[in-house]
Amino acid sequence: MTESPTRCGFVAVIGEPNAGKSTLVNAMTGTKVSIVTHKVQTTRTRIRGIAIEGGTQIIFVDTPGLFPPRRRLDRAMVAAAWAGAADADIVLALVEAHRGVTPGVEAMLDGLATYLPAEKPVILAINKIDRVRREQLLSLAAELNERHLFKETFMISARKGDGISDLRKWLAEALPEGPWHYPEDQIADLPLRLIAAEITREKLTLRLHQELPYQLTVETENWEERKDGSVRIDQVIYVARDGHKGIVLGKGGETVRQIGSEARAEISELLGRKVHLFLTVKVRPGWLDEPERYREMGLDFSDGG
Ligand SMILES: Nc1nc2c(ncn2[C@@H]2O[C@H](COP(=O)(O)OP(=O)(O)OP(=O)(O)O)[C@@H](O)[C@H]2O)c(=O)[nH]1
Ligand SMILES: [Mg+2]
Repeated sequence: MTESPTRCGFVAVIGEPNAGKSTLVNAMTGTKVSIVTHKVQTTRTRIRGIAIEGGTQIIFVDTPGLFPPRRRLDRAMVAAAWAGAADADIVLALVEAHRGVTPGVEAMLDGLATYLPAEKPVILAINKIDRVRREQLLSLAAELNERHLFKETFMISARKGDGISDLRKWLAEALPEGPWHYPEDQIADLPLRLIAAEITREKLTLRLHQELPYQLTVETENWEERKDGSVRIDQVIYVARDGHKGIVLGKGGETVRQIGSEARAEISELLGRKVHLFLTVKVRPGWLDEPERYREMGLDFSDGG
């Protein structure tokens, strides 16, 4: 440890669905702590990814995207995102370079003023700079800074890694002095059974079309360490309708078998051990209104009410 005092704090990453929040948190921690898909509303709850920069432990809080909520689950997700921002030492607002000031970005700017105390430090990161020309970036940065008093502006590509280390260094200096919250080698704060369920949900989201991924949830029901060093994991995929079950299973169970095999490979890599993954699909028309499902996801049921 160096002689200078240690620093530690929380950085909440907020932004529209698909802005690249989870990609950024993964890039910052150097590991996949949060699932990523090309679809909106992938992240459902707050996920902590931990990075170390010099003497600072930076705890990134990945949040669900900000969007106009319709269902109970949507409302609970958006509430979780703003709660993450309110609790953080620094809020990092992520905007997509090529999309500019969308109505969703406008809503986020309004939210910054409404939901956060005026003294909360908020920084702007314009992401996906690999998709636009430089002139476009500068005018977007200027426009956004006219609308909100950001402490600092960064231009990054979370996917390619551009600007990531400058951003991490800046955050490391800006966080308050204090002891580290987590052991040095910890990279995420999420139970393994939840991470394993998220990995399966990522594979489902990537493979299933349209609304279906939004109508299902995955839970790890059983986790059994075996004598030979392997792990047996049983997960349930809750779907809202009979028809959905058939789609998830696929012809002769082919779809769920593929998904299971992809998820198993990734969970096994994460754990560094052999994994036996068993998936069951259950029809549960009311799961979107069951408090227990929200608890399992780490969401507050009453936020959706
Ligand atoms: N071109 C480009 N694509 C990116 C970049 N960062 C993220 N993406 C892509 O954007 C998509 C969404 O990324 P996510 O990290 O899942 O976005 P998110 O903000 O967490 O989305 P939600 O959890 O749904 O709110 C994925 O296909 C990423 O690969 C980037 O810097 N450049
Ligand atoms: Mg996400």
